[in-house]
Amino acid sequence: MATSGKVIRCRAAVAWAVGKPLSLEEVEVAPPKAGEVRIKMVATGICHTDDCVLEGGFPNVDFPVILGHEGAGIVESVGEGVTSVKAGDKVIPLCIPHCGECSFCRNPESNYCQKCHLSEPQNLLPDKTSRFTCKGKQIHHFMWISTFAEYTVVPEYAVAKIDAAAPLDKVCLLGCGFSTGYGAAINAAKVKPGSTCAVFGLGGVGLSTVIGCKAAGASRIIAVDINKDKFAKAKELGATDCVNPKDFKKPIQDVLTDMTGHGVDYSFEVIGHADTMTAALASCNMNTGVCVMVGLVPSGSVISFDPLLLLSGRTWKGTVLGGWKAKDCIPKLVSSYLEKKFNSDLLITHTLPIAKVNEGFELLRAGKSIRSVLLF
Ligand code: PAD
Ligand code: ZN
Repeated sequence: MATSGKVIRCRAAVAWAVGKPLSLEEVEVAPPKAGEVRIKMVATGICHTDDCVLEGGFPNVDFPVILGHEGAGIVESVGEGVTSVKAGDKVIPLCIPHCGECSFCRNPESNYCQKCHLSEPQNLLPDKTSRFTCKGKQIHHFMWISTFAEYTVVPEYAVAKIDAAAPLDKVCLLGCGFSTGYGAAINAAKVKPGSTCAVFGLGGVGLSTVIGCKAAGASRIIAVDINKDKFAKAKELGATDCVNPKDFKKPIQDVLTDMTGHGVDYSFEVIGHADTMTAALASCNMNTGVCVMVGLVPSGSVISFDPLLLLSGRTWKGTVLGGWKAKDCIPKLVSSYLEKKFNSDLLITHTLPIAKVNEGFELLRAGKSIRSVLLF
């Protein structure tokens, strides 16, 4: 391509400081170095996790930074030694990398690559430099993928080639929100047919968990949210009951236990609050119940809970990216999307130009959107 090997000037939404709105800037994006890939982003979703960073609650992030981790685009050029993608390929950048070489990557049970941002800062590329500058200042990367930029540079192990037929403005959700929620039910909980599930939090991720519980054959899916405006969509996607904790005086775990006899078989916390995490744990049955933690609590949070909740047999676990080994599984999920095995399009409530990124965050905070997709 004509731009290959050259610095590209393009637009990006830059977060200059915690708590400040993003500002649309012209940035320079350097060419990819060896083992790196430069991508022209086409679409990117806004996930609560980006907002968590803006609230100062995410570990290992440095400002100024280009956020965004749920996107899809087309490879513009590749650095030396890159073999798995080439210019012109449709791709999804991976918010959980997949190096294929570390002991976790080689373990078939695990998707948590040791190059993941929770163990290693991903505020710069692996060689500890940035490919972004703006007004003469170095701008940090986020999760190595920074999808709120028209062009971004990522390590090869943080990008996957997808089917050329995939609509990028739709499958961008498979980069994080959909895959996380759906996989929490399918992979992390391994929901069984005929079981009862409770999903706490009906944002883009929680509603994807509802889709996953239904796909796994759950016969009862109880959707829990303090915003009743989320209930219609939850029912459309497979929830059988919708419960607003604000409608009850007793704790939500007691409400769910009353509704089900001994508690649900599987509960999911997809909000990111310490108190709803313990409530979700107490909502699954005391013997074989499984509670999966999906929500991201602000870094430094501490949970205290009664150990007797676990002594009788409950399982409490967490998941990142729904347990999918990203480089192998995201392309397969895209194929399943194209085969209409699930309809993640129902999660997209707004499509906005990148210039309206702050409006997208406002809609999310106000509980008015499920997913806003930003187009470049
Ligand atoms: P969202 O803000 O769209 O949805 C959160 C929902 O929770 C909203 O509908 C709220 O009304 C609801 N809610 C808030 N408080 C309560 C409460 N006390 N009781 C019941 N419902 C409540 O967020 P999202 O769907 O984009 O993300 C959800 C979480 O998942 C968030 O913490 C995010 O950071 C996390 C996440 N985790 C991973 C992972 O890999 N584990 C990936 C992506 C997102
Ligand atoms: Zn790895």
